[in-house]
Amino acid sequence: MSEPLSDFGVIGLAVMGQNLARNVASRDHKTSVYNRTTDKMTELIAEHGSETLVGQETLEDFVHSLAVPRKVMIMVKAGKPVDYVIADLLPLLDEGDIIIDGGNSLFTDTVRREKELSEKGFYFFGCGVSGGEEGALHGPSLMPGGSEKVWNWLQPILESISADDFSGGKCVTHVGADGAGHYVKMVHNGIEYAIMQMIAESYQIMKDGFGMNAGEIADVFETYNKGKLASYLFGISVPILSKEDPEGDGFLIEKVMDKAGQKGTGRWTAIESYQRGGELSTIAQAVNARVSSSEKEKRIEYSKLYTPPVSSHEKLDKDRFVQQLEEALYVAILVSYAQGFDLLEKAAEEQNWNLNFSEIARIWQGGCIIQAKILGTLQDAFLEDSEKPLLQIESIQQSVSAGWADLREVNKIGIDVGVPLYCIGAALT
Ligand code: NBP
Repeated sequence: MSEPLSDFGVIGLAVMGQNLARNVASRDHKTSVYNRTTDKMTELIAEHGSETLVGQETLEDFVHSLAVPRKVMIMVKAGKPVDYVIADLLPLLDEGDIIIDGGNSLFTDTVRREKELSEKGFYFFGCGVSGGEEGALHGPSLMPGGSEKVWNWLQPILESISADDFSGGKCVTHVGADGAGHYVKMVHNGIEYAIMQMIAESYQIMKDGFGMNAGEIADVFETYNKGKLASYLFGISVPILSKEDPEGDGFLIEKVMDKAGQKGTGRWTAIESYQRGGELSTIAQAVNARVSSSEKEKRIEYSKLYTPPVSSHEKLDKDRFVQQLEEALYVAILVSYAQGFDLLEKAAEEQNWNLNFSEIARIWQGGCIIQAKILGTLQDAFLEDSEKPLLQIESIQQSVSAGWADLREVNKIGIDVGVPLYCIGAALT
């Protein structure tokens, strides 16, 4: 008797593809995997191969191992590699087969690919996947875009592998047509840039302004993580900051080179806001901060020419500041989300996508990097009024008004102690 065919296929077995394939296979969906460099496939199968996770050495064998309509997820480096893989796949597929691009593709590429493939009789889905390698393995947040008909076919598999939201639903929804899923993923990453920068600014102001060490700052973040700022990003900051240097004195974070890079999705989000004419200052400033941080040699030269102000932390009440900072961060993060959703609204209008903001806030509640308690508040706010921009919805307006004075105060202290607050400052502005 011949082997049963696979329900799903994954091409590209770096960290994301490997873990996503293992996730699908663990939900009782037989999954075939293929990688350009065969070693990665054989290593994966040697370690995790099973009745439901099977490797194929050639693309032909991979395609023939799949049940029709074939569902093939591409998890390779975004850009040209996706086009190369599609070009190799098409002669082997049949009309009606489905290609899903799960990488961080630029949405304009997804729109182009969807059009080109549908003209040839194939289906193409652009699916944002968030959660890094852990999320891919245990339950990511998925942001799929493509035709409604294909969504109905993909829904059971995508729901089975995605994370849970706050109410036990699944962190996946049909985001919209063609590039909508990748667009929402791009904005998600832009918001992630802004929140990470705000966390970095909070660290710096507590360190430079109040003389706190990384362990004390970790304790503050731990407290924040039990309140309204509870989130994956504050959560992971605690062990990162409290890790002591195994090879010397003090905390490891203080020995890490202060030079950040970027992979592009934050930059794309900022560029999108300029092109569509919508303000996105918190995200754009997060990109600026990374650029500035990467120019370390220049910063060192400037620091020799300009004397920083004298820190005045001794005159300030640390405990009070820590409370003010929590309120300030809450407002600043709300503003960043509001700017992200404003951009989504503009894009939806111009691209003719019917985006459901409450649903988007819901599918970001689990699995993804920006998962946070605040997303429950945003889901409720959009349910309260789906027509208004976030900052005009009454419940959000009340929260912003309540923390606004603290946001001003934190910015004033930042100026006084000489800590640049790119994002926390942009939120106030
Ligand atoms: P990478 O982005 O590092 O890509 C490596 C994979 O692409 C390998 O399987 C490699 O095959 C394959 N590949 C390349 Br490069 N060029 C190819 C070509 N011309 N033909 C066929 N395959 C080719 O992998 P990743 O970090 O797992 O990410 C995959 C996607 O998911 C990316 O779009 C990424 O932006 C996105 N993403 C990543 C994360 C994360 O945390 N890493 C999170 C969310 C989304 P080889 O082994 O033969 O070189």
